[in-house]
Amino acid sequence: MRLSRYFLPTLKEVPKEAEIASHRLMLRAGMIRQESAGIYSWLPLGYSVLKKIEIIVRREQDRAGFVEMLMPTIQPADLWRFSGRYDDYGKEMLRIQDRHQNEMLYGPTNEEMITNLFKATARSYRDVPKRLYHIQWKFRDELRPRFGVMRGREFLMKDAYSFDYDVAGARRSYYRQFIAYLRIFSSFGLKAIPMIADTGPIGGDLSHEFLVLANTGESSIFCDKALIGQSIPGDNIDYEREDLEELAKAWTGKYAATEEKHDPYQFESEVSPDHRLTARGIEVGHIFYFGSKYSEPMRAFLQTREKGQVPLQMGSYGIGISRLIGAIIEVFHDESGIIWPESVAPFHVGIINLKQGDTGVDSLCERLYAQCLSTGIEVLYDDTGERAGSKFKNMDLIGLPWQLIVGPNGLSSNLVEFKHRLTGAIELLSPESAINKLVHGR
Ligand code: 5CA
Repeated sequence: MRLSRYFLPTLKEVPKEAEIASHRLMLRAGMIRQESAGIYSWLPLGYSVLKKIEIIVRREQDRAGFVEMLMPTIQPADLWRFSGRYDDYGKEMLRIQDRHQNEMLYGPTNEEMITNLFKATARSYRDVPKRLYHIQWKFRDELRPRFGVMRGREFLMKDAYSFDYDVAGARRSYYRQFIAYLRIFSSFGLKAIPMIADTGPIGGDLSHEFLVLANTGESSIFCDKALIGQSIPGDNIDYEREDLEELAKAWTGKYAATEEKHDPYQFESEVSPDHRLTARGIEVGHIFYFGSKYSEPMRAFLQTREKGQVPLQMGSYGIGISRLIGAIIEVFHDESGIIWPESVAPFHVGIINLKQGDTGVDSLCERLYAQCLSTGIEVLYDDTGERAGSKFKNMDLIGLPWQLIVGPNGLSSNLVEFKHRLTGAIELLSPESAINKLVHGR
């Protein structure tokens, strides 16, 4: 992509309304624009990160045995009356009327819809287990939308749902997601710690929140420090055969709780003083096992020979896809801007042309740009007429992992600067070896 054709409205001023680094940086780097409180347009740079995150989440959901689908954002109110949650949900729910005076709502979550959808097909134990997910926009009319995409009103969520015959099956589905979540967050370079959590309006009695440590996080957390260094299940994980609940004990066996579930007495008796961690965290995911909370009132039953009709055993599993971007930036930034982990970087390399209009520099930049495109390296080429200083600042701000800096000085000796955004280290390389480094392990 050529910067001259891209849409990257970066800001030089620090936006006053933004209180935390990720919000400031997302606005300054031209990733999002607020349209009204807690509602954002995703500009090309932000949207591209959002899509990268989706790809990783999808890959790991598929691998864990969940199947993708898509449900609508607008739901009929009657579905929620059926489960009994219509009144409970209160002012957070955006209620709408269509032209026929039908009561509708913008979905804050999809338990009702999927239960209703699934029960139409489920008859016997042979129809389960089934595990489904979708990635869809949600709306919650939060009392205090703040911190940009961290607590939005409209936000993108991956929500998954499992249907099982009995409690043992439902627990297996639950721990599939438990392990998948560990893998997903670590793909972004994040250490997300699963913690015993409150179930709030979703309900149920087994639940974990996944929290990323960050001083700006909204949740207080208490845990054993050993959880931070725990190694994550690798690509060879076998979701069908391994005992995932057993595997999860490396996490569930150590103390970790959010404020609502924290028990100071247990914390002090189970965790030695030098291992006690009290910190703040960002909730990036939340998983629930709630048994028959929805299937019972919504009459989603299976016919069995021994017990007659039994309600489906269910769980639901959410990840805040848009919030994740905020969490990643909170963890990966410095005073100059964002530092993207390679897995979600909007482009892998930025080419900076230090003397636009100079025939030699222009033609080398064009050659590098063409080579990136032909070797599949995602590239943003700053071909604008801006001053060098402002090009450097902008490129650091948007945080691409690598920069290729091309100017008249290096040109005479056939050298370009190859800069690593994370460390700031600069190597002088021939254009060929720079491309080579980008293609084969950097
Ligand atoms: N139905 C369940 C699981 S599918 C559910 O809705 N869970 S939740 O309420 O915990 O939301 C799931 C995830 O969405 C949260 O862990 C959080 O990462 C994200 N999330 C929730 N509210 C917001 C919000 N206002 N802004 C951005 N992300 C949010």
